[in-house]
This record gives sequence, structure tokens and C-alpha cells, in this order.
Amino acid sequence: MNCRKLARFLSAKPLLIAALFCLPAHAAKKQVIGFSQIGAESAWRSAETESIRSEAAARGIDLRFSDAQQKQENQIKSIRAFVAQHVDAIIIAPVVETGWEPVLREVKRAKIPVVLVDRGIRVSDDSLYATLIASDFVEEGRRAGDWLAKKLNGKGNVVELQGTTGAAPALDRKKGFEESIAKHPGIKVIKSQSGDFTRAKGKEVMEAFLKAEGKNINAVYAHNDDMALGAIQAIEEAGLKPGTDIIVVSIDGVKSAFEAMVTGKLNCTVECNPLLGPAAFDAIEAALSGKPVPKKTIVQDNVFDQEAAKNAIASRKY
Ligand code: GZL
Repeated sequence: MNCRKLARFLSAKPLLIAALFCLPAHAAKKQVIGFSQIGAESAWRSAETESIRSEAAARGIDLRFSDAQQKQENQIKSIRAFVAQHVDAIIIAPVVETGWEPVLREVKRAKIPVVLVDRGIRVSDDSLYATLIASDFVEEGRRAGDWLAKKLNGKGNVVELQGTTGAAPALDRKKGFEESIAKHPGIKVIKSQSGDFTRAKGKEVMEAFLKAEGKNINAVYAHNDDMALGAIQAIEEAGLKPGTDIIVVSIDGVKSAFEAMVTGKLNCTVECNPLLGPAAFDAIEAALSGKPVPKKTIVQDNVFDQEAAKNAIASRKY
């Protein structure tokens, strides 16, 4: 049994630990961890929640879960509640980059370690959190841009569906995409607007783009698969063929995106791995035992086009 499996096995058996070390039963108490999740806005988000919930269960951890419905004030409220419950550690998926210093200073005063997953924050004092476990969103944007530039042979009009305003993945995926297409003066972003990472809003914004620009649109770049799938619906309802009349490229790599690539409606997705549970709890273990934790752990991602999707779809985990 390797170390991680042993840790998971033992942490799920607090009484066994007590017996092994001749401690009174109450001494080996269950670890209590608060998880402030953004919401359930996308298939990616649900996969991330499932990864953290199932890993907590496998490790015998008492996970206190709160869904913020994509509102920062709800996240701040739940973080304060976790402090009041004297949890052992807090996991946060921060909906936006700014506005976290005051509440994180309260958590630091309570000596509770914080692990950030999937999105980063801007703070003047990075001791306010132990580590960030996330993908490199700028690189994801670059990869989407490079793939699209090649597909369009360096020429075409693109409309962009941005993620949640102020969120790290939205800011950085836009930045990376712009860096990449700057190398191709023939490619122009003619419209760009937030679809808030949801399928419904992605469809609504794409409908407006089609009304304004119609056949002038050669491609759509969506910051996540859910908005891309909404855009695909809008393109079909406008009597056009997604994946052919309008090229569609997005980010996340969820199962429904692979299904859309197999049917030819989506052309490419850049993976953004949501299965962050094991790394998050390993980081908490290290932080609680005073071991050094790297400030940022980058999750590796791959790019999938329609050919790659046909070969990979059967083995996808989310
Ligand atoms: C990325 C994550 C983003 C996904 C979206 O780490 O924060 O939020 O790309 C999700 O699907 O809504």
C-alpha cells in the first residue's frame, strides 16, 4: 500500500489510530474541513465538487460544504461560519480575484490554514493562504488561440464568450488568447462579452452576436465548454452548422464537449482538469503538519480536437 493510500486508510480510522497509540478515543477526532464552493454553474464545477466530496469521504474527513450561488458575499459568510465552527482547514474556490483580504486576515488570526483550488486571488500578503492548486489559464488561452489561428489559416472574425467578470480564468484566458492571435493580424475579435460560464447565458449572448454579425462570424472562442454548448444551440437555431459554418473552440474538456466534438459541432477543447480533491487534501495534510507547501501547483492540461476526442472519449473521467 503506497503512502497516500495508507494516509487515506488511517485517516478514515481515527479509533484505530487511538488504539495504535493507546490514546483515549476522543483524542483521534475526525478532521473537519470547510469547503467554500462557487456554485454549480457548469459541468466542470460539478466535477470539481464531486472530486472534493469523494476524496473527503475516502479520507474519513467531515467536509462542511457551502455553495455560494456564484456570489462572493456568500463565500465570505461561509468562511466566517467555518472559523466560528473552529474547522481544521478551509478550501476555497474564489469566484473573483479581489476582495478577500479582510476575511482571510480573520482566518489567519484563527490559525486555520487555507487552500485555494482552481482560481487565484490578488492579495498584498500571500501568507493569507497556504497554496493555490490550479491550471495555467493564460496558457489555456494561448493554446486555444494557437489552435484557432491554425484552423483559420491566420484569417477570420472571432466572437468571444468570456467567463465570469473578474474571475481569474476569465481574465487570464482572454489574456492568453489575445497574446496568441496578436501573431496573426488577419484574425480579429469583433465581439466579446461575458456569458458567466453558463450554457444559458452563452446561448443568449451568441444569439445577440449572430443578430449583429451573422455570417460575418467565422469562429467563436468560449472560455468554457458550457458556454460553447449554448453557442452551438444558438448557431443551429440560426440555421447555420456549428463546427463547419462557424468554428467553435472552448476550454474545460468535460464529457459533453467530447460528445459535441464526436458529432462535429465543437472543433476543439483545451482541457482544464477539475479533479483537484486528492491534491487539495494532500496540501492540507502538509500545511497542518507544518511541512512546506509550494505556493502554486499547476495542474497539467491537454488539447483535444475532433480526432483526439474520438480516441479519448471512452476513458474520460468527467
Ligand atoms: C476553471 C474554473 C472555471 C471553468 C468553468 O478552473 O474556475 O469555472 O472553466 C467553471 O467551467 O465555471
